[in-house]
Amino acid sequence: MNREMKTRTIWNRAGWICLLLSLWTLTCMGAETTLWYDKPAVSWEKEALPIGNARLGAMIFGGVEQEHLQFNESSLWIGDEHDTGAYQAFGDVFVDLKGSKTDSVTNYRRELDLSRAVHVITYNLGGVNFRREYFASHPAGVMAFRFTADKKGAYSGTINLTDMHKGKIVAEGNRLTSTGSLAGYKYEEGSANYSLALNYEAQLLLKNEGGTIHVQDGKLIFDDVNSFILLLDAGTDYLNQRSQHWQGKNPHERITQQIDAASKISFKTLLSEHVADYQKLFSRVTLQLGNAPADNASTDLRLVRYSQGNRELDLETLVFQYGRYLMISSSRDALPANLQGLWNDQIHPPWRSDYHTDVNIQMNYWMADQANLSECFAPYAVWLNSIRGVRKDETKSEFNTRGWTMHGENGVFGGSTWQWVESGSAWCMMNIWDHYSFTGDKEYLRSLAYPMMKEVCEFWQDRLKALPDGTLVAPNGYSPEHGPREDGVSHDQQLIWDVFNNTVKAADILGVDREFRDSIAAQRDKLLKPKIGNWGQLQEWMVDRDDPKDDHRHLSHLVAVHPGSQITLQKTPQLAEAARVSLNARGDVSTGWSTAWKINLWARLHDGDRAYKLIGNLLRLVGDTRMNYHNGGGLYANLFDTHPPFQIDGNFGYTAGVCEMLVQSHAGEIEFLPALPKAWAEGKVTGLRARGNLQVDLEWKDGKLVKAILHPGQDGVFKVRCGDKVGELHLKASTKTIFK
Ligand code: FUC
Repeated sequence: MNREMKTRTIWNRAGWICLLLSLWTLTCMGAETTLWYDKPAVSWEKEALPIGNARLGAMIFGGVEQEHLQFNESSLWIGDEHDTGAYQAFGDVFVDLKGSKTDSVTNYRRELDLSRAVHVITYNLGGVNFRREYFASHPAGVMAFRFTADKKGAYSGTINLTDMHKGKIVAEGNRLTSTGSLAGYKYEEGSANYSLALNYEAQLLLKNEGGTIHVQDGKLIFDDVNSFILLLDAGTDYLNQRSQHWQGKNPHERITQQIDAASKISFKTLLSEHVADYQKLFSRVTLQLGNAPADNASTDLRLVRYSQGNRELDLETLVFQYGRYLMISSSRDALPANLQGLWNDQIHPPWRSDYHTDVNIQMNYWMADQANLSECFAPYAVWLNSIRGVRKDETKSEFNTRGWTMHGENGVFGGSTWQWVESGSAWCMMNIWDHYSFTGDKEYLRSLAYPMMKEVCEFWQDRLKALPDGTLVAPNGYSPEHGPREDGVSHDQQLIWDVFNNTVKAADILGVDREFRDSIAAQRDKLLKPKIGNWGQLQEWMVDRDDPKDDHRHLSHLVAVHPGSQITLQKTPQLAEAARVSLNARGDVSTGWSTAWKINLWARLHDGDRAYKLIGNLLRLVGDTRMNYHNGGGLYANLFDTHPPFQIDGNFGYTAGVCEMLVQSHAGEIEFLPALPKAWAEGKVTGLRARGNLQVDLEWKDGKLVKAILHPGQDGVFKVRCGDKVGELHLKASTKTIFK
């Protein structure tokens, strides 16, 4: 071989290697932001994939012969001011494609790209490449589904709209409309009719390119079309105002207008506006754990391998970002994310798919500010504010107090059922205060947060009872969902301390209500305090009778450790040690949400490896959907967290847990890498938020911080810590400070 030929061969080889390497990198890229599968979904709960614009949502099956789009709208609720009612599934769109045979398809792939919030399905059938692209647009207020193929006239079939509440379906032109009322629907058979019944409507518009379409038997028929787009919108006349009896305008006009407006915009523009809007939120946080090549297998296979002990770090990142995706998709400007976020296919969903106040709604929102999605918090505060009047009335008639609280189950009209969870409203106020701590938004504090916090304090001012020595206890409380009703339960005590403590701070910041502020400060200091029991545990009850074998899923007496801040390693080390003893006793196996809480708790106790062990339990592939209160927690193939059944708090709680492992800010200082597990020896995160209106980027190697970059939103003095290294930084708004 002469010299020139030899060089060419080497170049060729190098060229090939480069090309292969870049192809490989390209295919691996996105493994931490893409879910994908090589077959259509069969199970709604375990396999279908969610899209949503916070008000509208759909679960997508991706079938070849029949596409099934099950959809929701967040205000479709039954119930009234006296009964929680339940969140309702809306309906389905079925697209039957003539001549499609699942068995004859090759290269099938359905994927959800979290970096753009776009769901894509591709396959080849008889030499033709088919492609579907779906998304839920927040700016346009509609969901869009496009079907294309690389051969003209490739689509013929039928489109069918169904309605879960037997409404009227009308097919006209290129539009299907369902309308109806929820009158007569009840969550529990045999109970009295609700005094409210919302009216609803859904519209589906078909836009075809080529071919013909016509209406037949209430369906849309399309023949030989080149491509088509479906636009879907739905709504109700729900209004979050008690003074208007919870009902406003019929949604018909708004839906018609939004669908018509969207139909005039090109798909390309609709898509690019959607992606730009979504990325404004999603792109704020990037996370990279380790530098091992991502597993390029389908998501279900990755989860199987992970469950077998191959702890792929990119899957941990993917599930972290999935929590952020689900938050953006289910909570922006409509109602808050419920037990299933926004996605529900039943009219009798598990636990009413409602707002549970003994841990679940609170857990949903732990991550919103930490993971840089502050906007997503707003619906929660707005909802609480809207039901406060109803809650006050019922609280007054039950307890004869000022202020308000709730039962365990809650709906959108203020109705509340099941057991009273007296400290539930105080726990919600912890979220409400935290949102201010993260954002520093004084207008929010003044107009929305403080008035609610004050009322919850008033409830406890009137309700607390003095023991003979003057110690104040909550009477007749309980530790959810656990033990008898009795006085001085730790969970209640800790939450009352928290709401009093935060309200004192809020009154100081706003410079209001001096007398009231002083009275709750004094009462806070007289509250029965956390106690250490005879086996070194943090007592769950006033009486020292905790059972070391008790592995109940609720961790209610540890609320002061997380999400609260009454007990910290820095300020109350002995109580923190007692909390560690209690948490150990509760064990590592439980429901999805309980596992997620344990990750957060171990992170607060600075045990990164233990938190990481719990992450292993949470990212466990589960196949069972039957109710399990003890040991069934994990993920389904679609990465929905499961109790079981599916419950979204575990997804959000996991994302919060990862944040807590990397940055903490609850103890009056900002701590970097407080609970870094050995497995995450190397990594990078950008865009996490800390209390004090601050953004934090971190880079670490060999388990040690390389640098932290702080981006404050306002001027301030911050104490920062990383391990033993402590500093005090004077930061100026909109500047960048590096801490090493
Ligand atoms: C609480 C929990 C249950 C379940 C339900 C929705 O009652 O105790 O485990 O998560 O909420």
